[in-house]
Amino acid sequence: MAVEWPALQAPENPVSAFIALGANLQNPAQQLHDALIAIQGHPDLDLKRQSSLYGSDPMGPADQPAYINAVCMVLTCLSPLALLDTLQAMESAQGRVRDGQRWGPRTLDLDLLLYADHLVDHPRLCVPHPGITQRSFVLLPLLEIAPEISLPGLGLASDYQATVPMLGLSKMEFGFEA
Ligand code: ROI
Repeated sequence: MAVEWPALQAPENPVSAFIALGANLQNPAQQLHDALIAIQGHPDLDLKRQSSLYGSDPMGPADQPAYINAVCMVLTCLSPLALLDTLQAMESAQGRVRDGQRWGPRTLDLDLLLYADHLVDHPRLCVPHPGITQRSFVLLPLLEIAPEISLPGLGLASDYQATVPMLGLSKMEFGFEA
């Protein structure tokens, strides 16, 4: 059974957290590369897995550049909200400006998808991230690094693969070296 986890409570032992990365401005592949370096170098995050890069058409307004997406897994002892603050600080450090435009282009988006097998329900944070089952650019990279994963309250992630809109998703062959 999935249990609700207080958003401000730090776990005693490291938990796994899955993070979605997305960018469509200012060399998106480089933005994702830099974000993964920042995650790797952060003292409270232990980067364990990272997916390939994926190209995708924009979900939302079509008059914006194509996106590059990926998913990674870390181990952490940060609380969900402390982790969210950490990810938002990384977005800001890479020039993200929150101008209030919904679904507009961005230099870097880091979304907390999953926090162990817990549910988090807080005004700033909902886990599992509601986009997991609806966004191919999140679901497929997640399944690449965690094919058997269960989504708390939603069942197996792989069960959503057949119905998720593909949005022109394509796995990129050249990873982070390109
Ligand atoms: N569309 C794609 N393809 N990838 C994203 O990461 C992404 N992020 C967003 C919106 C604007 C919803 N569209 C996206 O925030």
